[in-house]
Amino acid sequence: MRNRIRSGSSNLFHLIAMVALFAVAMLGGARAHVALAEATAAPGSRYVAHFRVGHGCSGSPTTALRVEIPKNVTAVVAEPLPGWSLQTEKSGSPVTAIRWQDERIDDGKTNLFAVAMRLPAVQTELAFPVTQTCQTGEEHWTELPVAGVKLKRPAPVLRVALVPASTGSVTVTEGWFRALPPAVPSGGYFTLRNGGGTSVTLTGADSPACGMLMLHQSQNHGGMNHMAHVADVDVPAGGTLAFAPGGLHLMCMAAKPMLKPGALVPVTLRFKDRHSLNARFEVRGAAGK
Ligand SMILES: [Cu+2]
Repeated sequence: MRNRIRSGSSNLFHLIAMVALFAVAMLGGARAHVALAEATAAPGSRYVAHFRVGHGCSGSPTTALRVEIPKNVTAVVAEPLPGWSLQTEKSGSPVTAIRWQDERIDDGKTNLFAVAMRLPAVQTELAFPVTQTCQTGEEHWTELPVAGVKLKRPAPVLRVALVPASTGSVTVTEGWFRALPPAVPSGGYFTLRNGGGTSVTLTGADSPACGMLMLHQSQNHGGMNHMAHVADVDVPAGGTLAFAPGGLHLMCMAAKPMLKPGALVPVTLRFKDRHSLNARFEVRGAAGK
């Protein structure tokens, strides 16, 4: 049975959507896949799935999106989007799928489709198979994860797991880069504070201002300075870690022109629990000012 829901607006949803759009803008780079904006959430929590559509079907605009809802989520509410009509498909009372249609997104434009839900109280992975209908053609993002296999059309997957929310408990402050001539890698420095009750592990970083951004550690052996690549860095619960000249730092290789003194550039820090954190780093001159 299909229930038609009238389009309307909700300030909360709009706020969430705007925050999510901002996050998407920070991450940059449109991806072909339909993916979840936040792919990890805590068991038993209220979660808003944002399905990010950044491309049509081989260039053709997207005209409908149908998302299948996993069996073990409850209290499913889809966000009405201006211009789109919304259908919920049900089997008895549980919602089995949500469909947005009657509008279009041009290829290359990003849009987010949101569905709020209550997650199961157990650690698990939930797949949301998506059918993307375009003016011409259709894409089926329905392949389920298989260990060690790179899928062509993966379904968006949410990991329901007990992990600290890095956006909530981990903060980045005083982020800055020392801009050096283009041939020389530029150091990035910041302070990472873990206010959560579990240790977190920083595994990498990236920035549109850098061709590559690496985790480095400066070491001094008998007066000789050298740097070593660091695979990951733990920040204990309640701990603070300073990335500073002469110690741990980010190394911005192949800096882009946007890395110039006075600029503010986005940096995404990635953590082992698959969370990431978007920060802005100030770009300073060679003297660090
Ligand atoms: Cu370095």
